Amino acid sequence: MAKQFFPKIGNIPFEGPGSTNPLAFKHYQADELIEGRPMKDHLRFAAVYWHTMRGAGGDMFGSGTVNRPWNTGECSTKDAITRARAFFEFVTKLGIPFYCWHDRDLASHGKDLKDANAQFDAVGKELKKIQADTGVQLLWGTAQNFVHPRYMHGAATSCNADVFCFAAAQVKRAMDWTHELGGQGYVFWGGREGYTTLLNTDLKREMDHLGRFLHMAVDYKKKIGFKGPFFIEPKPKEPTKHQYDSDAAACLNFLREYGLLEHFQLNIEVNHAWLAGKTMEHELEVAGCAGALGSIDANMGDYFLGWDTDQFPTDLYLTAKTMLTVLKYGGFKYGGVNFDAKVRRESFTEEDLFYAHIAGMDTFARGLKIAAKIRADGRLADFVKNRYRTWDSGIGQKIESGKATFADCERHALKLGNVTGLESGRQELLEAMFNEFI
Ligand code: XUL
Ligand code: CO
Repeated sequence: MAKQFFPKIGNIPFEGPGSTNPLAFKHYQADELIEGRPMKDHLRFAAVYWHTMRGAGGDMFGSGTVNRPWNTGECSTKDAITRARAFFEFVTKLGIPFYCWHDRDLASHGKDLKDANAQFDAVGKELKKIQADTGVQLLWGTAQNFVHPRYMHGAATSCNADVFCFAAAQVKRAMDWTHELGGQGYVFWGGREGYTTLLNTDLKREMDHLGRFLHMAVDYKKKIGFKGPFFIEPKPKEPTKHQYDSDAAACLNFLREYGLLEHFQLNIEVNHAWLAGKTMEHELEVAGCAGALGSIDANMGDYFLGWDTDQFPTDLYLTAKTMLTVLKYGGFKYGGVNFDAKVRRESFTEEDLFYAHIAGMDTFARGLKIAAKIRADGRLADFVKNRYRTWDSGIGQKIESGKATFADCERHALKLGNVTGLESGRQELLEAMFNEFI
C-alpha cells in the first residue's frame, strides 16, 4: 500500500447533529435530498491546492508554522508528485468531489519557462492518473500570474509587453491542462492587474490590454475545444491598491465594454466581497441578475481586520444567505463551493486541516438546509413579491413593458394628487423571521 500522509485519520463519516466526534460530519450528508437534489450536487465542494498543500502558515511578521510533511521546500517533480498524492488522500478522506489549482502551486517556476512547463506537464500527467483512480474531479484551474517578480507591475496589465507574453504563455498552458484534466471551468483572478499609483499608470491602456488578453483566451478556448465557462473573480484591493476587477458590478461592466460578457461568469469570493464593502449576497445578486453567477470561493474575513484573512466559513447567516441566493438563481452548473480558505497559523497540525474543512462543509450544509426551509415556507419571497405588486398591473405594468412615457406618468400622478399607499419595509420583522430558521 502507498505511503499514507494522514495515517491516523480514516474516511470522515456522517454521524448527524447529535455527534460530538470532531472527525465526523454533523450536517453534510452527501446523498441527502434537498429540494429533490443530493446535497453533494447542490454544493459541489472543492478543496484548493494552494492553501491546503502549499500554505506554510507565514504572515508578514513571522515565518511558517504548520506541519506539512509533504512540503519539503524542494522543487523537484518528484516532490510535486508526492504532494499530489498527499492532497488526494486528504480530499478523498473528506469525500470532497472537486479540487482547484494554480499552475505554479502544482509545480515550481523552474529556472525558466521551458523548465516550468516541463515540470507542470509531468505533474499534470500524474494528476490525470490520480483523478482516474480516485474519481476526484477538477472544478477549475488557473494561472498564478502574480508571485514571480516578473509580474511586479501586473501580468496582462504590465507596462512591459514581454511580461504580457509570459502571462499569456502561462494561461495557455494552464488552459491546456484544465482541458486535459476535464476541468469544469477556468478562473481568472486579476492577481496584480491593477495599480499602486496613477502617477505611473496609463489606466486606459492597461484596461485595453486586459480586454485583449481575455479575447485571446476566448480564441484559444475555441481552438482547443474547451467547453467550460471562464470565471472572473472580483477583488477590490490586495495586492494592488486598486484591482481592475474590483467587484461584481465593475467586472460585468468591463466584460460588457470589451464585448466579453457571453464568455464569462463570475466566481464570487466572500472575503473579496467584504473588502469591497459589500455583502456576499449582494455580489451574488448582482452576478445572478446578469445571468453570470458561476461559482463561489467559500471563506470569510474578520469584521475587525481590513485584509484578506481567508478564514474557513463558519458563519451560519453567511452560508444561509449565500445558499438562498444561489438557489434563487438555479444553483451551480459548472461552478461549486470552493474552499479558498486557510487554517490560522496557530492551527498548525494536519488534523486542523480536517477540522477546518469539516467545519466549512457542515456550515454550508446547514446553510443549504436553512435556505431550502426558508424557500419552502415562502413568507419571505411572498413579502418581496407583494411589496412590488403595484408593478403587476395598471401604470406599473405599463412602465415595465416600456409602453409608458413621462407624460403618462405625469397624468397618473396629477390624477392621484398624492401618494397614499406606502407600506412599511418591515426589516426588523423579516430579520426575526429569518432567525426562525437558523
Ligand atoms: C486571491 C484568491 C486567489 C484566486 C485564484 O485572493 O482568491 O487564490 O481564488 O487565483
Ligand atoms: Co479566491
